[in-house]
Amino acid sequence: MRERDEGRGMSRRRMLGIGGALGLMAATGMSASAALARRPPTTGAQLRSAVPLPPPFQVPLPIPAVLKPVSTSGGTDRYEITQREASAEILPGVRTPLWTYEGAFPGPTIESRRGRPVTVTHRNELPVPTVVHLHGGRTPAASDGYPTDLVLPDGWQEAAPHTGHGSAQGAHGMHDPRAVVTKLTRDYTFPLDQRPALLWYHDHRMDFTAPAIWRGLAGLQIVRDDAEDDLGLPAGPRELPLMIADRAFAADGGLDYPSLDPTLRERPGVHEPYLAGVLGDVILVNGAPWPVHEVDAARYRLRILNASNARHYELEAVSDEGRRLDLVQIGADQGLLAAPVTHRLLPVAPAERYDVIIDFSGVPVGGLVRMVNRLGSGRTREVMAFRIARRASDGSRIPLALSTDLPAWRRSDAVRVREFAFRVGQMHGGHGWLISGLPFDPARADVTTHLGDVEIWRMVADVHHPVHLHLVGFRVLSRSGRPPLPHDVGLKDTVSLRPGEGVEIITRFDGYRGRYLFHCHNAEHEDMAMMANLEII
Ligand SMILES: [Cu+2]
Repeated sequence: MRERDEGRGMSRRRMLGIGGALGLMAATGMSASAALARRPPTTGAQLRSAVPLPPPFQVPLPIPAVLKPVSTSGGTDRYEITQREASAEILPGVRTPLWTYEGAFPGPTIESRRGRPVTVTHRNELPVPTVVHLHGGRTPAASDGYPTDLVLPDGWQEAAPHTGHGSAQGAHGMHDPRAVVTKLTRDYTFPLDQRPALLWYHDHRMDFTAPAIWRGLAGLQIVRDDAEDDLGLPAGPRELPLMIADRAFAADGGLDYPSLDPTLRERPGVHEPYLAGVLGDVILVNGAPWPVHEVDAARYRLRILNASNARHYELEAVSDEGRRLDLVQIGADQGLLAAPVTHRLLPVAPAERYDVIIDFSGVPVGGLVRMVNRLGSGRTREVMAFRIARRASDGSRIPLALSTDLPAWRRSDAVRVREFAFRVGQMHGGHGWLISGLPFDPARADVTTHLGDVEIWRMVADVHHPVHLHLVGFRVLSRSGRPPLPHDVGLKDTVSLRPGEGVEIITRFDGYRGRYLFHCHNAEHEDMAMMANLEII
């Protein structure tokens, strides 16, 4: 670990950067209840774009293309994705270089069916190693995208040993004998034996996940089944995937990001003011700035993903008459709820997904419904808008019973209770983002559990930490001793720990044995060591 920390170079100045971001909570030992009372709207620092930004609601909402399989024979859908550099016109009149899946940001959407295996051959033509993780996937460990299971680009030269940046070792000489490194390509196999849900695939490379996602390495995968198709929910053009992500733009039109090493080859990390998280001043939906979408005066199914590195949202839909439209939640990270839950305000933490129905039928033709982020300010308060274009018939419905297969684990089912603290802390002489006082180490067994065991996890946080478990879905049992919030309903794989809060979750570790992860999905925290191993034996 020492090499890692020296490479990370956590200096006194950077430590103060974290302290500032925390409002000096860690330094002053502020109590959890005091932190909760003074809860900041978000955790991180915002970049300012150096190019003129377009007015909102001018750019049409793009819908990511659905990827065509190269083969569907033998009961498996096979896909090929090339990871490569490309440029796109994100801001009107501005070319922005990106790192992409198949030349597009977001990457192409993979449409899949429950229980029908998908194999994706990823080919890495980017200048650095990559790793693909299917977030929310119930995936065998070999295809889960462990951060050291690198796909090396052609001609990747391992740096000289004294710098400690061996490719198979992750950064900082962190030797991982269990890493499975491949050259140029890798086949990822997803059995998709899981509830229908909106999943997303993104880069998960050791120490460099945050800048890789920021540059464009994120795409959607949707799992469906017949039962869900039969519910009569809004479908076809009335089902909209919405990948929300903030970015900032440099003077040359490129994405701005405060990397210590902009080549992303050797030194990980970000400059001091951004240690708590990188926020952009441009809100993109499906890769377009503050887009607008023409809709019928009818119900729509919005499949919302917060793909931002660190930004939290509290979404509300407001008509130009000032009326707030209901957001009727039908699904969570891991698929359909048992019954719909109506929200006026919907908090969405990084990596969370919310499946909601919105009904535009009461809005006059020509009217505008804005999706607003109550946690934003100025330009970041706007997200996107819907323009009601026409009256239309609507045969869709929202059944009162959506699903009957949600796990109903009881506290008494749990064979053990574990406790974790997600906090800033000492990391061998500097400060990092730690889980129970420890920085990530691939070689350390943090959690070892048996396949089939039910466990309760109690997690506490200093600032915002959206915690994600690989492989399994879980249910939220409580928040700081109180019942869960209305949007904690259903089966989740990411839960938002808010400043000073303690959250209890319950899950059953089933599916596959092997080495998995849990981590904070503030991508900057993740890159600064807030990950741990989850070994299922
Ligand atoms: Cu975090």
